[in-house]
Amino acid sequence: MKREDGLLTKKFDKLLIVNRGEIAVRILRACHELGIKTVAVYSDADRNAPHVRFADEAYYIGPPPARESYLRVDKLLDVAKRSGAQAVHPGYGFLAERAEFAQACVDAGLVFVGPSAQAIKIMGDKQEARETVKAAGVPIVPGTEPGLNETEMQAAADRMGYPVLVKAVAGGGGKGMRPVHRSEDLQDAIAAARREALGAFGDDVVYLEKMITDARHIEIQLLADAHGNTVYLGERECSLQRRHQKLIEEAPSFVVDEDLRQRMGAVAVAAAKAVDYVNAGTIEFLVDKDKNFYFLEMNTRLQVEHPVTELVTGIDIAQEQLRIARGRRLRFTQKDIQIRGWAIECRINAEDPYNNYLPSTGVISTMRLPTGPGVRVDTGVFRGYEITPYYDSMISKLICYGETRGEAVLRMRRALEEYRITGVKTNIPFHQHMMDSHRFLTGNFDTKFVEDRFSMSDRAADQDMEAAVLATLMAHHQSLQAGQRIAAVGAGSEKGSAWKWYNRWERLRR
Ligand code: MV4
Repeated sequence: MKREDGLLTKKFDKLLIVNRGEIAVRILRACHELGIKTVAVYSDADRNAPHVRFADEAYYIGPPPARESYLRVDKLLDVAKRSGAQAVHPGYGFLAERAEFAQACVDAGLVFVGPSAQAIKIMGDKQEARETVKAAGVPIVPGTEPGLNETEMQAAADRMGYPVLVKAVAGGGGKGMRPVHRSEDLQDAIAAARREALGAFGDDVVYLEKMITDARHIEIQLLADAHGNTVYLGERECSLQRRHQKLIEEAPSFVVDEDLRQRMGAVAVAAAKAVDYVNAGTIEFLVDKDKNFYFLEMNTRLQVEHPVTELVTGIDIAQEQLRIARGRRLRFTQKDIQIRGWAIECRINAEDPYNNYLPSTGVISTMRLPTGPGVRVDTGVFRGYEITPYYDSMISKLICYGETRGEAVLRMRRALEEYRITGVKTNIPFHQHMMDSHRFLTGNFDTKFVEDRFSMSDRAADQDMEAAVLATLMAHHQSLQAGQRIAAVGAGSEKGSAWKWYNRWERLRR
């Protein structure tokens, strides 16, 4: 798969962003910094959205439903032509991982800011992705081939041992996925997974994987230029999810030490090279209790949670994407990349955490954003903007940085306290509750934590708070020992700094 098509990278000075919300704003900012002219698109629901105001030019593309606007390839390519944009950034969601769209851009003479259509296609097919990365030496979860019949699958599962997961080949986001704990339940689960997959993807082919229990979801961020250089920017811990929607991400991960980071990084680079990957991408892994890791899938796009990696590496991933698409070489090698400090991101969604996370719509009547040391807010809304049901409920990302995990948590608590939004309900109380949770503070969680063991209604008793403070102090101490920590410890010993901390915490609680 050599990159024969010279159009995959070329110098451009005008970019079309075919997205909306905070990610469109994020990309616009990178363009402004690099002196690239910008073109935005908007639906009726987004006439005065921030991404429209930030762009040099903006074009109307249709009614609010995405399939009539942000997903209309014909209209978007027409805007590219009319505006004279020479490149297209897809952001995340919408068309970002549609191979046909990437190809259509290239066919129209536009640079697609992302990987080749071929790489998107391979990584978008679970089975093809598994086979491709496995051949490159990447560990995958043990499982069957696709296309076995019911009897063959029964024999394979009985041999493999339970629990197993029935997965749809065309699946994604947990759709067409069924856990099976006992041999006698397998056939029903296969039938259910087939029905669901046929409905959702028009394809009922399933296969089996050994189920990895008590696993964490940890992903490796990659950057690859068009000259064969690929580097990893460390990991992100993404285990705090609900219904396959991430809620909190952090970098680095509590459970990844330098040795594991290097091994996961090397494997992630190998996976990307197996498809001649170019631009920013992410390899998702499941990491079990014994720190075995297994490839899950590759995200062939810029991700929502990229800022935590930017804060701990100092690398502007959105800018690098544009440089790579312009044909430049990476300006750093693996040994130049250092993880420093700790970053946590809370996704602020317009939804009601006290009412089963029901999406909330309406006009934002007040909005006061947190600022100050170590605080970054990426948002696509402002006071007076109307949250409609047409797009996803994430309205902003609150990202906090500290020298240690403990300091990042304290800043997050402070920033969540400063944050005011009225007019719509938000999940800010969920995040505040999580920042008080003993299990979060001690880093003792997995992908099941939010759904199975976290409740908005159990109020932390004072004693629990005491325990939580101590838990955090311990975590702080552990991170010092793990060498995550850098120079200045403030005035004095580690012990001294821990007590300084405890006092700050006590004051916060009053
Ligand atoms: C798994 C798994 C355990 N064992 N595969 C969920 C969505 C899809 N991307 C893969 N998923 C999982 N695959 C095996 N063999 C557990 C999950 C899973 C999960 C993975 C990452 C983050 C959150 C999750 C929540 C539930 C299940």
